[in-house]
Amino acid sequence: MTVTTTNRRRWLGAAGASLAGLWVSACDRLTADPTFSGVLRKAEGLTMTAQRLVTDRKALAKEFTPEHISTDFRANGTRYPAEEEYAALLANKFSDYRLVVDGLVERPLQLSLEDLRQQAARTQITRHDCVEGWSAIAKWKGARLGPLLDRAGLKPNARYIVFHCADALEQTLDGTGQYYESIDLIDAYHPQTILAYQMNDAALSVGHGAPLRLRVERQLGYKHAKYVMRIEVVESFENLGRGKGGFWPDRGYEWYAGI
Ligand SMILES: Nc1nc2c(c(=O)[nH]1)N[C@H]1C(S)=C(S)[C@@H](COP(=O)(O)O)O[C@H]1N2
Ligand SMILES: [Mo]
Repeated sequence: MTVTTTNRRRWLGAAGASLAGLWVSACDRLTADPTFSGVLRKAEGLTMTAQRLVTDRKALAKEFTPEHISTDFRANGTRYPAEEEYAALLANKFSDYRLVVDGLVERPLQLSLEDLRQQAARTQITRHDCVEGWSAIAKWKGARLGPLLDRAGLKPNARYIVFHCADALEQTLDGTGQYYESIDLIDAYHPQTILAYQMNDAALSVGHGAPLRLRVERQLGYKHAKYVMRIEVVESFENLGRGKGGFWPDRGYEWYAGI
């Protein structure tokens, strides 16, 4: 009630009407006033735009058929993490790998690749679009992120899902060169958002992010974190990297890279 009154008063003000105390009884006349109706229509338009934005974000990315799969999907950014920890995992064919899920969750998890393969999975043939101007199509299979987060149980203040990677793409003294990315809960629960362990029916190669990489199909390539070691659920980006929610966002790219 209070909100409605406040909004109405604001619209009245915007419509340039001077009617202190008169607004209820003057309602009919106001609606007839073309300026006032225009303001109302604008507010309605805003709601519709917001609605459309949310609906649009839930839409599926286009999926392709096998004959569209690219024969030359390049590896970009880090192609072979130099870190010792990663080398040790690779040497044992990732049998010691455990994906950590922690932060604002009720039940922190540590999942082996076998555990991840047991999770609800999705397979999709999609196009990857890199901001540098190239695209490629591949078939991805992986664990759906939504059900995995439900297994961990999000705490009420959970807002973003952060992916911590094994590689430092830039050497900095303060560690802010470590690759990481983050997405909001709309993308986290999008049906095509998966933690991929297979590409084109084979185990993910080192170049493409072994043993696990994110596919977040409604966004540009740099959001698709490779070499994911840890998923952290947070309320804000404050204590991550340089505070913008991702390695490239920290360096001036958009945090939300929708396509
Ligand atoms: N950990 C990590 N993830 C990363 C990158 C990276 O350098 N390190 N590069 C990003 C960029 S810019 C792109 S286009 C894609 C490339 O994925 P691909 O190597 O499978 O082609 O991974 C993204 N994820
Ligand atoms: Mo990219």
